[in-house]
Amino acid sequence: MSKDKILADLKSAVETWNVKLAQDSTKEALAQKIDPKEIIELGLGKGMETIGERFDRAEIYLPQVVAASKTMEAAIKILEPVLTGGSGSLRGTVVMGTVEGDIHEIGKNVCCAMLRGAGFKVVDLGPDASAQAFLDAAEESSAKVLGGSALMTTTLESQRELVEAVKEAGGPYKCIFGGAPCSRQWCDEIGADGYSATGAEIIDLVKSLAG
Ligand code: B12
Repeated sequence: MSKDKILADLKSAVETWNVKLAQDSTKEALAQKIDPKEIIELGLGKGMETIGERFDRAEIYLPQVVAASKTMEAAIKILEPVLTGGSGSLRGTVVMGTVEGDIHEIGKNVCCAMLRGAGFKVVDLGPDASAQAFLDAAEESSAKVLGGSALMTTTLESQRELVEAVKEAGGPYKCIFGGAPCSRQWCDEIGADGYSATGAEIIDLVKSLAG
């Protein structure tokens, strides 16, 4: 099967919340040695983009979005062992979480998998993580970088709170942020240390800060 056809199937699997097609196509992509980054960014992620657009246009509703995200998660589960086959904690530790008040975690999970694949140890706080939870985990794991994901305009404020909590605690930590409504401009405004638009770019960003 051609690479384009596999990527198209991955996209369509998420768009039609077809878990079996997502799993089969992910396995096929791995068998064909397609880079897991491409599987996520050019296949599954493209399907999730369509889902977001259709949700925006009220063509589909929350249950379909949930079904699509479950489909994407099922495929990422298959990719995780491949992505995390790297060199463990050689490069240092990153604490990742979705910020307080926000339960979206697919993008954050993609970032965690990418970082693990690049050899970082990742402490994943899951969704709805408070600034205090980030600080506690950072202290416990001697992490240098804290990564907070926000998918809603309302929860961007929690990113600012995390920057402020880190400053107040006087810790040696660097804060990086991402998520659809987040931007470089926003990160500059709140005094964050870094921004990346995708899970692929997060690796170089963290390398530059944790190195
Ligand atoms: C899937 C989804 C859900 C799923 C989430 C499932 C899950 N387990 O995560 C469910 C159905 C649960 C959900 C719920 C809700 N959702 Co929703 N959801 C989405 C949707 C369609 C896609 C998000 C997604 O997963 N994208 C795919 C991933 C791969 O992309 P990503 O998250 O952007 O991540 C990439 C980059 O941003 C970056 N990145 C991400 N995090 C980080 C972190 C760091 C540190 C870095 C460097 C980079 C980085 O790398 C990632 C990989 O490349 C978006 C629409 C959209 N266009 O974004 C709406 C959307 C985010 N949801 C929205 C809303 C309103 C809600 C609800 C409030 C709905 C409701 N009425 O209940 C609730 C949230 C409740 C809460 N308290 O959080 C709105 C937010 C509006 C706004 N601007 O504030 C959106 C934009 C839809 C819309 N247009 O209305 N949602």
